[in-house]
Amino acid sequence: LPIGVFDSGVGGLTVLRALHERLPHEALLYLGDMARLPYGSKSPQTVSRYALQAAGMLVARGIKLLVVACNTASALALDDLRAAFPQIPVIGVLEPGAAAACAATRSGRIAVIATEGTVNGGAYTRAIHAIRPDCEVSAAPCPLFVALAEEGWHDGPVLEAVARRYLDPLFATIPPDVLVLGCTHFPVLAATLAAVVGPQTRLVDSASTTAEAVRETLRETGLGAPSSDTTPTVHYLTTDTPERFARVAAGFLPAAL
Ligand code: DGN
Repeated sequence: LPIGVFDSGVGGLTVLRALHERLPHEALLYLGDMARLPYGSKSPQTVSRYALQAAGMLVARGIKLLVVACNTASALALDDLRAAFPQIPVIGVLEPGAAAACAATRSGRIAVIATEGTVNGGAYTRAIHAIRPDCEVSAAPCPLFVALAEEGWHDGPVLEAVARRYLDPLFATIPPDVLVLGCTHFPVLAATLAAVVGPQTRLVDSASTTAEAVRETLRETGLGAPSSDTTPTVHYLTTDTPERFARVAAGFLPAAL
């Protein structure tokens, strides 16, 4: 059976790519809930309902493990998903993102950028403090980044201007040494964001640490695919038109996927 992966749109493809790189023998089934994007500005109840329905579509097709490749859904719906699908492991991206930030910081000052839903609930601050209570965490919602990422505006003056407007306040006093890209759409904007924040701040995201968490869970549960599976499939589902999904997804994935 494949590993199921879902996001509100194409952002989760940054996680899918890390999964494919680290677990090349695993079949993957991706769902982009494009009909209902963005999750980031919806209420916790709505995000939870959408996440349960999206995950339900993957579970109905048969998956052995679920990756919630959306920070908003990981922040607001992980417990509901685990309760609804007790038969499979459910892994979110938020704790792996927090772990990556804690491993990267030297000064203990961490800034998080994410959607409104993720920032408002304080989930990243809690997850970071669970690992490193001494860290100072600041967080800012950056909803326009999701639209720019989906639109394919991954660099250029518009993204730069938006980035300065969102990021300058986080860097106004003592700058953090780590910036967490706490939304799975943001890694495609990383080059421009890195240029805006400067070389003294490291950018981290949850893609590779989530893939590691999945690898560890597969090992512990014995659910991993045999390494003789050399051409595993990657399949895509979307709740809106496949044409739009394919067009937007092209900006997030290497041609081989
Ligand atoms: N990619 C999602 C996340 O990581 O939070 C959010 C995108 C959205 O729905 N706004």
